Amino acid sequence: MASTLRVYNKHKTYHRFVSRAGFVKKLDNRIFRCIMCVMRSQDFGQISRLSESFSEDENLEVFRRICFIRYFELKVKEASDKKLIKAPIYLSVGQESVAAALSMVYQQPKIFGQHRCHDVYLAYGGDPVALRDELLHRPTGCAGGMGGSASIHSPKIGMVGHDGLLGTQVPIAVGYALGKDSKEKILSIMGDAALEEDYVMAATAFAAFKKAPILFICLDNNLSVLTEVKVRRHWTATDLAKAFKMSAVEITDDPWLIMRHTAELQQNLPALLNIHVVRHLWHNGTGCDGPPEWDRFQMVKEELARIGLKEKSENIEKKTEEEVALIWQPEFK
Ligand SMILES: Cc1ncc(C[n+]2csc(CCOP(=O)(O)OP(=O)(O)O)c2C)c(N)n1
Repeated sequence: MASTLRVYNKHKTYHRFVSRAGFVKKLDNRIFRCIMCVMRSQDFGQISRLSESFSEDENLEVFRRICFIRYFELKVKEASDKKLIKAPIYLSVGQESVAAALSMVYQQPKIFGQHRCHDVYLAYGGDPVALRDELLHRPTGCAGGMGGSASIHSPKIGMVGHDGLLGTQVPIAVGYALGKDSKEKILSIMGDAALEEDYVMAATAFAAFKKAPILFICLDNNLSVLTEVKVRRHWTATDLAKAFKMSAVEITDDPWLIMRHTAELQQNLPALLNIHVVRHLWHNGTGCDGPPEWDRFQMVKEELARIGLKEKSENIEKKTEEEVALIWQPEFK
């Protein structure tokens, strides 16, 4: 598969097209944009054999986090289908690798997530029992049972719950970063629709101007509920970052790629990472619109097998599935 990578940083902007045969060509902006419209793919920006540059422990740990999120979310789906959860739910099935990879490299940030953020909470060490209880509307939930799926809040892990208005976590994150007592680095996560909000743009520009220590992540599933990016705008996340003179990279959701770019970007904050992800289930709820564009979970398993970690990763998957099942077992009696 051919791949395209777009990079912007202070010193250079480049768009690189790499054909299957390894032919590399620099692209101009207009051509790149046309390719972008059709080249949303599982290989976008991919670096071959990148997993081999990480240790076995890192590879297995990122996989364990992916598994935990996947199996936890499948239990949430089951609980919702069985009407144990009565409020709307926003599931992270399909995009687990992003939160898992970020948490490996971008450690202990203050977190400003969006409405779809069970994955971030779990990857950053949030108590899964407290998340379960939150979704079941119990006072023992991480937000006292008052937040629900879209507003996962946890002072314990420094995660601020979302208020439900698309993208508002971004200006709040910027305000927090610029507060006079703040010394923390910050993670601000939004979707590709949130990125279009005027206050998100203004806040991002201000963060760039003030050099606020924020890593902005855009989880780009190409959809605002059901409307595709190509009918909403003709610019990309990296166009925006470039206008604000902020480092940015656009890639697919390969966990190794995310770890590699995050490690680099965090040296020069603020920065923006636009990551192509796939929504396996509905925007809200548990239905699905058809086969997903790609299944990163499966691809990660195949990559681990390729580098000789098949047996170890299968054991991790089995153990993690059992661990999650135990958490939910009392609810399904
Ligand atoms: C200001 C505002 N406008 C519209 C909505 C309705 N709304 C909720 S989620 C959503 C789409 C979100 O898409 P995206 O940000 O890409 O995240 P995703 O759900 O795809 O992960 C919309 C339009 C809202 N909550 N707030």
